[in-house]
Amino acid sequence: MAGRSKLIVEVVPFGPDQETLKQLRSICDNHPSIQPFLSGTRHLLLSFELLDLEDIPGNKSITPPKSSKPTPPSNFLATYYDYTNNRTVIATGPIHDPGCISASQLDTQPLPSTEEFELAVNIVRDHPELGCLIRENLVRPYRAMPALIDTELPDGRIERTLAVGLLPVEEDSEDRKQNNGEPLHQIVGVNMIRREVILYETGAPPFSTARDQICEPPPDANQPTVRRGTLGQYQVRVLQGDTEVWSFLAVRPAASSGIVGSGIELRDVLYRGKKVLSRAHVPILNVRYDNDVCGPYRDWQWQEGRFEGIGTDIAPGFRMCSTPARTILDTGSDTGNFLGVAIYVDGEEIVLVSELEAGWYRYISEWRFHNDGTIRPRFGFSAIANSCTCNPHTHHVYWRFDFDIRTAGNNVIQEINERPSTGTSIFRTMNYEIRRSRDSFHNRQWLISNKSTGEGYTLIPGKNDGSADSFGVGDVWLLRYRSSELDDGQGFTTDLNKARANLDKFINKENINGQDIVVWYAAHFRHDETSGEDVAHILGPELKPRNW
Ligand SMILES: [Cu+2]
Repeated sequence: MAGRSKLIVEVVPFGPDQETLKQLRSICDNHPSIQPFLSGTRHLLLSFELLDLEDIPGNKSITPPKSSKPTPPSNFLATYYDYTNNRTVIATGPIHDPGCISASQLDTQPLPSTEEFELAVNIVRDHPELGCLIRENLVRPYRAMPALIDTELPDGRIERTLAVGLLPVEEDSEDRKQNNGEPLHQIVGVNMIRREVILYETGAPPFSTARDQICEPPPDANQPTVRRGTLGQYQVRVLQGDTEVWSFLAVRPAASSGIVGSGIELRDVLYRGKKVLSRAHVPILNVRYDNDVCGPYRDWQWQEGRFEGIGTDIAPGFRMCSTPARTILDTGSDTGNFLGVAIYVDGEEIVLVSELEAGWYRYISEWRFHNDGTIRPRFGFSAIANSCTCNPHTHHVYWRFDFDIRTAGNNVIQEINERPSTGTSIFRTMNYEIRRSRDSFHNRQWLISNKSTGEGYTLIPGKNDGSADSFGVGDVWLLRYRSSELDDGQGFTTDLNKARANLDKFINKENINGQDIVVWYAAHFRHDETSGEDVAHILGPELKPRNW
């Protein structure tokens, strides 16, 4: 803009460094408390995460009160899969006292890492018929949904089984068509315990479909992603001249909090030196198909995929781009030269964007910060070639905004309804926890402000954000902050009732007037390629400052 100086972005690493992480990993691997679980077994480290105390599974200890400044992670969590005994083994300990490790066994099935998926593909390569098809490049393995298949043993246990999609490679060779016929599109299960390939009569495991008809997206580029827990927390400052416009801590998706991650996560967001949010992220994401032809799926938001960003790496997983980064929604391709968080300046906005993978889905996690104080959280929807996503379905994305306007406590929410009945104020103070729906007739919005100082932020629903159906449950939840309510505790699942966002359980008559407030905001994306309509694939609300 003429007369205005350019926005300058500064990024400083935050929290433990790569060397510390390496040391922690080696202490953990060889620790006497983990040896009884893993020694002599065939096992794999699936993730190594640095977490806050409250994010450790099963931690019931009282968490310290919320601090006003960002604090680095205090604990680590290593998740292994022990194939010999078909069990998940976790080890946790404090970062500053890594000798003090406790190990235990969990009943849950953690999501596969890239490395584990590759092991599964290698097992398919050893299969007498399917192996040939892969080696001769007649089929290409892809990451299918559901990523994990629940194959129950007679005793009710589940043997760890990964899904591997096998997509025929398009070829015009008439010879091949005449001689061998086209190889079939199918999704196989790979039992990691017995190292066996499971073929399904329908061509796909339950909750999935593989047909000759392939949906239009580009094929899986099969580029590696990073392991969950890969370091990446950075203090970002946006300056205009000598003035600090924005300051926040940005966490890359691979290091984001929550049981299934939460996309690009923001902590301690300040606009012009005043606190807006303590945390903002996407802890819940799911999808349901019409007539349940596939899914439903509760997805995950930590697995970074590659996209295009031209620029300079300012830190591992953070790239400052000279031109807007381009995701699968821009390029129509699953390939890319970068994974992590790309940062670029777009006019008066600075943009943070990342691409995520969940099986065949590709999601865009994006935050836009305008010079005028507006924050635009964005989420985008795409996929790679498969047989499900061209069937009509609805994605639901749930942002969690932990507002700390000036202070953690002493915040208040007012609902704004235009055109109220005569004599009624358009502002209505919300006293108790409640679920609310969007109401475009009344142009319904929510103003979160500090009761003493009067500064506030208005949450304005996005025009394309839809409204909840029975699976989507709701549009907006107004809640009191609780450190145990960072997500609804549900990991990846295909179970209809569990896949649904379970936020209503947090509504328990707590007072929210003058308290520490959390707002969950859902957007619902009807994805119907048969409709012929050209719809926006990116959704999200606006957060606008008031009396700032
Ligand atoms: Cu979709």
